[in-house]
Order: sequence, then structure tokens, then C-alpha cells
Amino acid sequence: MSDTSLFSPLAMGSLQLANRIVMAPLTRNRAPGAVPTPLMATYYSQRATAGLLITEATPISHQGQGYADVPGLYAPEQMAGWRQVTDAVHAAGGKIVTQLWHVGRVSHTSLQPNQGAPVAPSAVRANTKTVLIVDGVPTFVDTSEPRALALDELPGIVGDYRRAALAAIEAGFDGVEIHAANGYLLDQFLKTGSNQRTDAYGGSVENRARLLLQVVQAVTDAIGSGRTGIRLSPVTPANDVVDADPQPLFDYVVRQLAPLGLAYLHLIEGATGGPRELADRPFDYVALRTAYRSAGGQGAWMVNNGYDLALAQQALADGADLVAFGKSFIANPDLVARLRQGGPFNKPDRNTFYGGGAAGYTDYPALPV
Ligand code: 8OZ
Repeated sequence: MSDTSLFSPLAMGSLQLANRIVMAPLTRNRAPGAVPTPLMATYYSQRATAGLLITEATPISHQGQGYADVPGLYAPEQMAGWRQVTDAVHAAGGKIVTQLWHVGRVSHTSLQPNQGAPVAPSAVRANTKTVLIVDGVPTFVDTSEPRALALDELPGIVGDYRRAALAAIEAGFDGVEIHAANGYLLDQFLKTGSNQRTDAYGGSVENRARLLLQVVQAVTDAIGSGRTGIRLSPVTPANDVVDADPQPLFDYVVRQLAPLGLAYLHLIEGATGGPRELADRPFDYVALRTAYRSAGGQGAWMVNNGYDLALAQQALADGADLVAFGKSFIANPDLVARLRQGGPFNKPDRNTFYGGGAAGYTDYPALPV
């Protein structure tokens, strides 16, 4: 082994991780009726040699759902389903947190309570698609026109995050990741393109970051900051979000997060699942980390997007603490062992990313041991 750091343990908040390799959150749409299944327990436990597993994005409420067949965390049968997942992962020696998700405007009336409009900071439709099941087939459709959330609805949303965090711990998770990335609700509030509010939640950087910081405070108050992480994507164009001036926005966000004692900050660098550098959206991630550290932030710094072994080792040498792998974890349940020996790697099959059953989910082979 030329570099052991990727395979070395990390004490992070209340969690002891066996290595620095993280399974990124990956939407797989295999939970009919929003209830986690035994097949999902198999899938996650197959990948339990990761230092940390982050579940697929998991709606905190019916209103927070935007896609068909994603598992929720707001009903008793969902928690019972997740308990099978967390038990299986723990039995296999792994650690698992769940990703708390509210999609905001990235939804469709057919998925919403009473077929209502999806909610958003402002009534600005996202030019993006979501997935419905049409005649049994996963089908991409345009998102629906959203309605702007009233000021007096926001405490209820903060409360939903809090409740879901408590439910996660009750279901056996080691912690939670607050999904504030990829153009979903919290990212919609952060960014100027989707937030046109004129109240205390719109306009200035401080106002646009307010909901996010209230959510983090509520979740950490409920379950402890040492088992809470957050995911941010400063410049991703995913789900049609854009900010006019992202560097000062995110510098402010991480400086505010610094004293809260989070277990980790999870950064998507560049375009989610796409290029790591965007000519029209430059961003300085080193400056961001410096802003966080100089404000006293001690959380682990987790990087994500298009990492392979060499790039991951370089990131750790450059000061990152954890590297999250997405597509390579879909195709390689034993990714840690494969990285350790430098390959070979199975190739992911895009046709089975979203929806379906065991094919392309639990049937990727591990290396013989
Ligand atoms: C792919 C398909 C559906 C949702 C994200 C939760 O981008 C997602 C997602 C990804 O964060």
C-alpha cells in the first residue's frame, strides 16, 4: 500500500469510522409506498465496509417528497423498515446515517398531500424533471408550479426536520445528514435564483441562510451535533438553482456552522455527478475550508464528486478528512477492498440507477475473499 491514509480510522463527532471512504447518498427509488424494504437492508449491508454509509435522500414529511418510491422517515412503518436496514448494517460492522430531505419545489402535485402544489421559497418553477411511476414504469416528468411558503409555515418545516432526526435515531441510525444541496428546499432558500422573498428569509445572505441555520440548530438540539452532518453544493446547476454570488454566501454559511460542532461538512465540488470545475461558476473550496477552520469549525471535511483512488489520496493530502464515492459504490459493494488493492472495478449500469429490483442493485459481484 503506497498510502494508508484513505484506509485509516477517523474519530468524528460521536462516531468512530473505520476508514475515510464514505458511500455517498444515492437515490435508487426502490421503496414502493415510501417504505424501506428487506432488499434495501441487503444493499446497504453489502456496502458496510465503508467508513460511513449515507442513505439515499429520505423525505422528512409527505410534503418533502418529490419522487416516486423514495423511502420516507415520517410514518411508523417506514421506521420499522429502516430498523431492518440499520440492524443489518450494524451486524456487518458498518456505520450509517440517513439523509434528511425536503425537496421544496422539485416535486409534482401527484406526489403531494391532497395533490397540492409543491412548496418553495418563492413561486418560481424549477426547470427540471422528477420521476413518477407511470403504468409501472419510472418516467421523467416536469416538476409542478410551486407556491411560496407563508412565513408562519416555516416553523412547521423546522419541526419536521427535528421530528425526522429523532425518528432516525429511534430507527437505529448513527446520525443524520441534513441535505442542503442540489437545488432542494434549503438550497432554494440559500440561492438568489430561487429565493425572491422580501421577508426575514429573503434578500440578504443572512436572511437566505436563516432557514438552514434554524434547521441545523433544531436538529443538533434534538440529537446532538456530534452525530449531525450537512451537505452543501455551492455552485451545482442541479435542479436549476443558481446564486449570483456564491462565495460570500457559503463563506457566511460555514462561518455560522463553525461554532455548532457538527460532525462533518459534505461538499459537492462543481456540478453534481458532472464536471468538477465550471467555467461560468468558479468557486474556491480551499477558501471555504479556511473560512470554516478559522471560525473554529472542527467538523470533518468530506469531499465528493468524481473521485477515484488517486484524486482521493490527493484530497486527503491536501487536507480533506473524508471522501465520498457515489457511482462507484453502486457498482462495487466492496469498494473499500477494491480501492485498497487498486481495482478492478465493476462498471455501473445507468439503466438500473432509478427504480426496479435486485438487478443493478444487490447483484454487483464482490471480489472473492
Ligand atoms: C438523483 C435523482 C433523484 C434525486 C440529489 C436526491 O441529487 C438527489 C437525487 C439524485 O441530491
